[in-house]
Amino acid sequence: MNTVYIALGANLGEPERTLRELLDRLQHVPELARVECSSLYRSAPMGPQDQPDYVNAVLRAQTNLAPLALLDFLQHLEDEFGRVRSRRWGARTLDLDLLLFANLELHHPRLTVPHPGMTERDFVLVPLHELAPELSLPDGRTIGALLDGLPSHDLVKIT
Ligand code: PH2
Ligand code: MG
Ligand code: MG
Repeated sequence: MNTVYIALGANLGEPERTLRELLDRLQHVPELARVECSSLYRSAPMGPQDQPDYVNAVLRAQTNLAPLALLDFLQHLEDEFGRVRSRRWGARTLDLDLLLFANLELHHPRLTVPHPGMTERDFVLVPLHELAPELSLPDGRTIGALLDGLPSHDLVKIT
C-alpha cells in the first residue's frame, strides 16, 4: 500500500455538499483505504476573479493502485461528481489533484508528482499541514517551511 495525498476543490453548484458527498463515497470504495480528510476551507479564487470562492480540502489515503490508475480513478470521480446542470456546457464542479504519491517523483505526460503548483498554494498547503504537520516532499522540503514562505493565508476554516 502507498500513502497518497489528494487536493479537493469545488466552486460551482453546492461545493460543500459536493465535497461531503464525495468523502462519504470514498469511505466505501475498494480503490482507497483509510481515507482521512482535513477540515474544509473557503478560499478566494486563484486566477480569474470573476468566479465564486472555492471550498478546498486535502485528503490522505492508502492505495494499491499505480499512479496512473489512481489518476484515472480520480478523473472518473470528477466526471461523476463534477457536473451541475447549467444553461451552457456542464460546468466542472469538482477538481481532484493528486499531490503526492508515497515518496515518488514522477514526470509523465499525463501526471507530474509532486503536483507542480502545490508549493505556492495556501489552499493546498494549509489543509495539508493540518493533516500531516511533519510531512516533507521527496526533495526534503517540509510543508511547514513551504507554508512559512507564503505571504498570507487567506483561508477560512468551515469545519
Ligand atoms: N483551483 C483552480 C483555480 N483557482 N482557487 C482556489 N482558491 N482554490 C482552487 O482549488 C482553485 C483556485 C483550478 O484548479
Ligand atoms: Mg486544481
Ligand atoms: Mg485538476
